[in-house]
Amino acid sequence: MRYLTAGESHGPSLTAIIEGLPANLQLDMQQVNFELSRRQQGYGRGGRMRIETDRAQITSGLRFGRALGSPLAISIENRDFANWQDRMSPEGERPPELARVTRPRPGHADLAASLKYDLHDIRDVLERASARETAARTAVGAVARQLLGVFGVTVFSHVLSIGSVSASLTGELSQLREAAGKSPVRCADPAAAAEMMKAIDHAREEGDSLGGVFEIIATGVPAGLGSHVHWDRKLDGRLAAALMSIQAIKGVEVGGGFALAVLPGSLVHDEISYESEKGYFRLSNRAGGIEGGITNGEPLVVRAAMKPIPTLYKPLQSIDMDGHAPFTAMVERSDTCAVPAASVVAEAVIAWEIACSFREKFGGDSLAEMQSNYNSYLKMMTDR
Ligand code: EPS
Repeated sequence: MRYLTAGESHGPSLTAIIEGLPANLQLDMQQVNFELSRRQQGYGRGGRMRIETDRAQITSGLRFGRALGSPLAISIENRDFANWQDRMSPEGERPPELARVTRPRPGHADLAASLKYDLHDIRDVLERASARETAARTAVGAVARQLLGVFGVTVFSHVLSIGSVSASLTGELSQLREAAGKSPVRCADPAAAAEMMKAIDHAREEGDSLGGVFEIIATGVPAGLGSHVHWDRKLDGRLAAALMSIQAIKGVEVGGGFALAVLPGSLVHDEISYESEKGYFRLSNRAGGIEGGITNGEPLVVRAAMKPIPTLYKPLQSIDMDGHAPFTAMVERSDTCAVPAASVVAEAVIAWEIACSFREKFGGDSLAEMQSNYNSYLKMMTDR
């Protein structure tokens, strides 16, 4: 499977095209819209989210809710476009009085991409570099999730830290999922969540922004997705790339991640056990469900670190590209913290990668063919 997205933040709409879905997969658009609304929530977002109520519209590939096996085209309208038509119209002449954005913001794609693409209005860059694009990826992930749902795979996330406030967590995965779902910062530890919100309020007052760390967990993933045989087929590599491609993500861990580097091997590797009903299983899951680039049947656990959003009310020094004068820029509108939203996007990209590895392993042009391949594989595994 593959997908493309298109769309500028204040342009008419976002578009995604997915290719390679099995025919006859039933898609519930309410579920897609539910994921879009989850991405829009979270304590710390700015004014834009009051303008947008993201809704996915399917324009191809679906008939009466059933996938045709043809490309699925998804469109999400940018309601804010109504306020930006004069500056973002795809057609017509550029108004002569329209000012160019010439002051690149540190931490954004502004300067590097303006130079690289020979663009003289930074708006030509920032509109596409914006994290608005993640709405399209969330819709794509919501489709992937429905394919995974057929095979009993679930993907969820929770926030581990925002700024210097960290959660202390205990309990089952299902409790973690439920508690995170109820929290405005998507953190399963209510005491830490309250502190995180205070930290966000404080950062907002200071004109500053906050990053954080979140974890994505997938359950029901069968052993045998991904491969050890070649670098670009290793599932951990693909998951890491998918997470790193999300705007503002600066670090990724699989399983125990960086913490494993300080431990002796005897405390790191997950011992193998066997029971006739369960088959093979691990006595711990520090590997995060992947060994040798292949899923091992344990829950898949990955984490990502998001840097603080670089659009600051508190200005940072930069250079005007018109005349090279130094300046310190103020911005008009931004999010203070988008870590909870990014965790929802991360679920989407992880769901997509797992769904892709399912398609590679079990193939099939129709869902029934894919299911039959899946079932015969599971049967083969239980005989081992
Ligand atoms: C973003 C800046 C803000 C965010 C936006 C990402 O938008 P605006 O500049 O219109 O206020 O709200 O996020 C979204 C629109 C979204 O849907 O997540 C940026 O510069 O990346």
